[in-house]
Amino acid sequence: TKSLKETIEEVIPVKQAHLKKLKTEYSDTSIGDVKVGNVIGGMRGLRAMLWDSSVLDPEEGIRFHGLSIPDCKKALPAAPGGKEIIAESMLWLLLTGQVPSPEQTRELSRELAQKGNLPSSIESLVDSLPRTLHPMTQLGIGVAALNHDSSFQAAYEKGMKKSEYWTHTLDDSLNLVARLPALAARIYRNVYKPGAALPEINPDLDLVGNYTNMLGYGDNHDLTGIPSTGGNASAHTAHLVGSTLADPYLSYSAALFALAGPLHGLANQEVLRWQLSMLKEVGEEVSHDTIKEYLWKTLKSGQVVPGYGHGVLRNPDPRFIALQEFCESKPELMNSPIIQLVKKTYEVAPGVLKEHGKTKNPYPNVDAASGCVLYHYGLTEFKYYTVIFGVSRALGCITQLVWARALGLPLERPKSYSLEAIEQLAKSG
Ligand code: NMX
Ligand code: MLT
Repeated sequence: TKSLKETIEEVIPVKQAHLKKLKTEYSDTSIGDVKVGNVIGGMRGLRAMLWDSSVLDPEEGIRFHGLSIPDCKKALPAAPGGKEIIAESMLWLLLTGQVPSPEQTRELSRELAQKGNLPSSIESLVDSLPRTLHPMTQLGIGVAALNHDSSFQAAYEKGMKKSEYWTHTLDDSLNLVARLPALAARIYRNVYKPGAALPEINPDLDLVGNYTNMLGYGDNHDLTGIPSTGGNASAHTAHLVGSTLADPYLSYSAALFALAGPLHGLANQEVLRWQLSMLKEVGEEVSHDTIKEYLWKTLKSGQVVPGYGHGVLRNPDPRFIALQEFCESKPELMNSPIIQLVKKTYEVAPGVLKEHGKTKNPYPNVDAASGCVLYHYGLTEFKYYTVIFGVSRALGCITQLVWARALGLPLERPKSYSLEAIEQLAKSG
């Protein structure tokens, strides 16, 4: 059976030829207009980014190399003893466009476990951070500092050829993914369980199994996430920073700081805070009308309803639906008051948001449910939730970094204009 690197090596010439064809045949062909609304509207709708591993359709949601989330669940090897997709098989699919065999997936798990220990200098750095520093800030600092051992940076200093960029990017990226569980678990231990013993990486466990085990939840694949697509703020940040040839550690650290914003990944922490205060105020036996009132109170106070709305999607996020189905498959989850409240909120919130009339998408995104599942499993420290999101999101971001270097993509540099210049441009048509 072929290794991950051998598989990527085979796919690269095909993709390079495709890019060359696009360059020579279509470089001057327009694939959309740039409207003033795009420029002043956060670049929404602009077709301006090459991201090969996944595409987000406004109605249908995300597809990874053509596979929807339900397709992935059918096609990709599952975690040992469970039904959930094993992270390594998703990583393989994202990097190669191919579905790995169970043996290839296991081999990748072994490789990641082998590479998973943190250098002692990083352990000391993370241990020196104040417990009160937000866990996401700690994660970003730790990931950036891992570039101490960057293979890309060392090779660049020695003068590597452009054709070798991708191999070093792959080495760094796999090291980063491998070390994220130990780093994120150490932050959890330091902030919430100081002094507690931290389990060693177990070479027989897969990436998520090791992460949940180090967090103190045993080998539990119910606490996993689903990676993302290209244009969102964190993935875009990784792509932009990577285009300067900053190594994968620096690029992903920057992405984590984008994920730490409340309109983005921090929303899963905010959802839980919001749902818990709703639960406190309205109690468990709550009617739809009472939830409606609570939603209006949030909106009238000028706040957004966390976990609802999306920059691209115009339907319920399939990742939210997948989490709902997951909850429905577990009776103990369906008995949880917080999960019941998430479900009831979903029955009411789209109607209220439509009536409110501002958001283009009144439906839930992935964050509307992810934190509540973690809460039910006893992981109640909600400032930590975005860290879990950040660990799973790495799969999507580092994949594109490898491909950007394999395809030789250039430095990103959009043209900016002042208000006056935009008006002039608009007037002159
Ligand atoms: N509650 C109240 N108002 C909203 C909401 C919401 N959930 N979503 C959008 N709006 C408002 C938005 O603030 C904007 O108002 P204004 O014109 O006063 O600036 C208006 O509706 C139009 O926004 P949209 O074009 O629908 O949304 P946009 O693409 O700008 O933003 C989000 C997308 C996700 C940032 C936005 O829907 C939001 O703030 N949602 C709540 C936070 C959240 O759940 N974020 C997590 C996203 C998922 N993730 O992991 O990144
Ligand atoms: C994400 O996964 O990052 C969110 O769904 C936001 C987005 O895609 O814009």
